[in-house]
Amino acid sequence: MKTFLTFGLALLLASPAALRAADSKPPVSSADDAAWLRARGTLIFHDAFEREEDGNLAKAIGNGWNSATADRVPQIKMADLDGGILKIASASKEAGHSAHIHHEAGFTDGGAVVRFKFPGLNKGESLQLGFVDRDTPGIHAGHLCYANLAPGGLTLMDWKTGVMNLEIRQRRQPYLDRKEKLPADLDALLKTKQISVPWKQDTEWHELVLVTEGDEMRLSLDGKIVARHRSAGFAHPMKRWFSFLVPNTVWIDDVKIWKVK
Ligand SMILES: [Ca+2]
Repeated sequence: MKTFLTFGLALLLASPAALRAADSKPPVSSADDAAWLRARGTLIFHDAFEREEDGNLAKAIGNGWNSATADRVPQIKMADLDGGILKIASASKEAGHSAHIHHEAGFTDGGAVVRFKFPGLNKGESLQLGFVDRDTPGIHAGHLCYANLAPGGLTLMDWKTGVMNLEIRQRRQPYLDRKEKLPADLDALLKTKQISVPWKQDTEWHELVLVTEGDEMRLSLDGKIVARHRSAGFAHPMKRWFSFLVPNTVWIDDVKIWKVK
């Protein structure tokens, strides 16, 4: 509180010129992470999907996108570029995995701005998106951290120091296999790694912003922060890939990736 008051007082006392000299970039409301990315970040990737896909395989989407699951089911089209929209329809059952579509990112602090909608073609449509680093050992498949948008709620998850940490995963898996309750200490630890908030899912277009800044991850929808959580894994120094994990259907109109640091 004292720090906050001192900081507030310093702001009140500082002249506008002094404030400009201290930071030549425009002030940013902490309530709008898209503005934070534009003001403090560099745009390192943009895709509006204004083209046709090239077949069904891993690189069919083009522009540097890759799919970790497409080649498992080469006869099925999981990514359709149609009218400037990436329409994802995962063959999760046939491929044995949700569609995993990813692109190079490469930042410590930064994030992605995504225009998306659930088309309402399937029950239980959901979208998981976040960051992966397969070059760091000790993390299953390099899964670092994700936001999940599902009918049951919005969830922010630190998987690096949570369920995808290899030691934790090894300890947890037998309980999952036996469908048993986790030991209390493990359950309590994993609960600190994520946060869930309710939301009302619909079939409209929305702008989503997912950022990490230090050990905090924040999710905004349509210009407002709707979930934020702090956990050690969010501070991972290299968000190497930006990834979508889609269990059935979702449409993506536009993706921007910004690097702040
Ligand atoms: Ca588009």
